Parts: sequence; C-alpha cells; structure tokens
Amino acid sequence: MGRRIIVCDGAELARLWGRIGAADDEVLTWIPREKESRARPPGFHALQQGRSAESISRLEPEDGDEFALVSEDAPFIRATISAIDEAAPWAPVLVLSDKVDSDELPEHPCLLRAGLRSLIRDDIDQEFSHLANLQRVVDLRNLIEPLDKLGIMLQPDPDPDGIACGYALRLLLGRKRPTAPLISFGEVKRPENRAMVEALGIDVRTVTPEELEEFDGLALVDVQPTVFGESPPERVRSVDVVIDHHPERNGYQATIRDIRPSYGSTATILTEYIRAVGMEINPRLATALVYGIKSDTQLLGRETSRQDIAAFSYLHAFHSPAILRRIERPQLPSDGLRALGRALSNTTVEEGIHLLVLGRVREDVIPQVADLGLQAEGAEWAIAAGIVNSDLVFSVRNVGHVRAAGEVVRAVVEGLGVGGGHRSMAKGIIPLKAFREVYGNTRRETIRTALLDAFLNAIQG
Ligand SMILES: [Mn+2]
Repeated sequence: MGRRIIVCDGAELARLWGRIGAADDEVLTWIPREKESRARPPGFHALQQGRSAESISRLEPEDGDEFALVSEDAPFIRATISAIDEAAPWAPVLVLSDKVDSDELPEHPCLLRAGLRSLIRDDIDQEFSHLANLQRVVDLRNLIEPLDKLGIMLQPDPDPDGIACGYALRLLLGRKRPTAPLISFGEVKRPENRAMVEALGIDVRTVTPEELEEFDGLALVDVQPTVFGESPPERVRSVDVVIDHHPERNGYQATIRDIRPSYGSTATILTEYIRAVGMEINPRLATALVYGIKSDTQLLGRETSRQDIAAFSYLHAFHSPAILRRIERPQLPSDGLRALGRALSNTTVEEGIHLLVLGRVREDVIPQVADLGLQAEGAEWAIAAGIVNSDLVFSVRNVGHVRAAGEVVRAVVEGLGVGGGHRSMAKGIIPLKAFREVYGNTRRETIRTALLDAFLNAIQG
C-alpha cells in the first residue's frame, strides 16, 4: 500500500484540511504562498522549494503513492501537477478544488477532480436531510405513543408500495399486529400482490367504515382520504397521519402529513425514516420495500427520483433475493404447468405475436406464461389467455419498441370487457358470456382465432 501525499496550497487550505481531520496514513505537506507570514499549520511539513520537482522528490515518492492537490488556483495546480509528473511519473493525482474546473487542468493519464468545500457541503446537506426525517419519526412516535389501537390504512385493493409502507410504519412505531393492524376497505386482489403478502407473512384486514370506530387513531400510507370517493366516510376525513407520494389533495385533516409528490414511491419516504433512526432492517422488511419501489417505479424506470434510487440501493444490501423471487415468480401449480404444456405443444409465432391459450387456470399462472411467451424466437408480442371463473383473462407483454400494450388491449376489449396497462405490460378481461355472444362458443380454437385477429388489427391499427 502506498501513501497518500496531500499537497496544500498555502497555510489556509492546510489548516482547513487539518480541521476536517486528516487520516492517519496521510503525508501532510503545504507550499507556503508568497509573503505568507502566519505560522506553520500544525502537522504539516513545508515544501520549501515550492511547486517544483525538487520539492516533490524530497518526499521520496514510491510506486503506489497517490497525490492530492488542494488548491483554488489553476496555475498552482498546473505547475504542481507537472512537478509531480517529473518526480513521480506514474503517480495518480486527485485535485480538490471548488473554483478550478476539469477543463483548466492539463492532460493526464490518471487524474480526477472533485470539489473540496462543496464535497463536504453535500455530505452536510445529506445529514440535514437525515435529521429532517428523524424529526418526522420523533413526531410520529410522540403522536401515536398514547393511542391503544392504531389502524394503518391502505388504499382499497392494496398495492405493493402501500403494503410495504404499512408494514414498515408498524415496525418503526414498535408495534405488532394487534395494536396496529394493516387495514383497507377492499381486499388484496391482484395475484402478484397476494403473492407478496403470502411470501412476507403480512396480514391486511378488510374493514367497513363502521368498523373504524374500534381504532383510536388512523395512519394512511400511500393514500389520501380523497381516494375513498366524493364524500369519504366521516371517520377518514380527519386522521392522525398521512404519508404519501401522490399529488397533495385538500378536503381532509391530518395532524401529521408528509407528502412528497416528486418521489416515485411512498416506500422511499419510509426507507428514509428507517435510515434516519438507524433502525435495524430485517430481510423481510427490506424485500417488501424493494418490491414496493420496484413496482411503483416500474423497475426504476420513468418518474424515478434520485431519492428512489438512493433508497433502493440502501435497501438492496439487506433484501432477500429468495423471497423477492418468490414474489416476482410465484409458484406454478401442476395443473397450470400441464395447461402450459398443452399450449406449448403446437405453439407458433405469427407476425411477431406469440399467443398461448391455456384453458381453465389459476389467475396468477396467466401473467407468468405471458412473461415466458415473450422469450420465443421472433416474438414481439406475447399473449397468454385463460379462463378464470366466468371470464376470459389475458395478459399481454411486448418488447417495448412497438405500440403501447395498454392501448392495444383497450382496443381489443372495446365493447366486450375491460382492460388496460402500461407501455409493455397489460391485462384484459372479457366475460365469457360477452365472448360467446360475438364468437359463438368459448372453445380453445375459437379463442385463439378471435384473439389473434383482434390483436393483429389493434397492433397494426
Ligand atoms: Mn405508491
């Protein structure tokens, strides 16, 4: 290991370096400026020959040593770099300066520039942001502490962001399920979201507006009361806490509100809380929050803020890849696999469309088969269709540079059922009754022909 040789331009910058706290293994030197009369900075060794190769040679640089130049003066930096190059031609150089930009520096095979005070400033700003989050948690804990029973309320049909945040808030408040249950006006419906609550062992209770009376306080996460309709139940119009990233709404009271519309997920806010209090983060919690951020930002895609990315990378070290895989790739039941086998046995990709018709299956099999279908050679679109209860349900995937999947699905289901989605993922539902009225029956071959035609038209239209 080589040494770090710090070369400061003048006594003032040397003293600044000393005040920041020099590392033990650093060789501290300074080059006195002209007419500099103040005393030698403590701990620093003066380079009496100034910015010359002789000065640097006196330090007996060896292979492996690294240099840092601390200066706000471009000519000083250029002269000193050339002195270092002469005395130690292989040495890497870090220039620390707020005023001198990279384009004022000479060509050099191994040179980096960074700010000096601005670098410290960024760290300090970061700490103040942790402090603001800590203050939020202190306020939250003080407010909730006296309440016997807190309802942590999620939106109806709770999504991964909401579920993760509810779980995180409960742990932050040091509560357990009986004194702070996760509640919602509607149940967790989507198969992916059910896979999440099952894999993580999180319980979300469905409540009626009347049942809210049993709670001494309400905290809403990833939702604001206005979501509950034009005239939300009386009890949710005045709540204790709202933590959300959707645009701020009026028309309700909240003692503590923390709403950050620039964030891609509420899980990012909860992660900042956890980080600020230095709470231990277990793999289940980290996985829940990682999945919440991923699903709300469509895998850190558009509408992702730098805070979302910071939270994601913080959590990533703690999450469980095994649990995450179970959520994202739920287990396929045997009959689902057999249905897939039959559909694959005579599969073809026609005009870039890979359509797999499964027959009657469990609903969560369908999106997984659609994911798989897109891997077929030549496929730009994959559609997996199956019968669930009295509906024809289909999931759609595409490679991303074609027409938006959501639009295509809306065109396909028009007048027949419901559907929608994003650019590369979508879902449609057509009641079997409506399908039969148009196409005569619901045999596999009929579904296949009908969907293929409808998709060809919608994609080309
Ligand atoms: Mn959200």
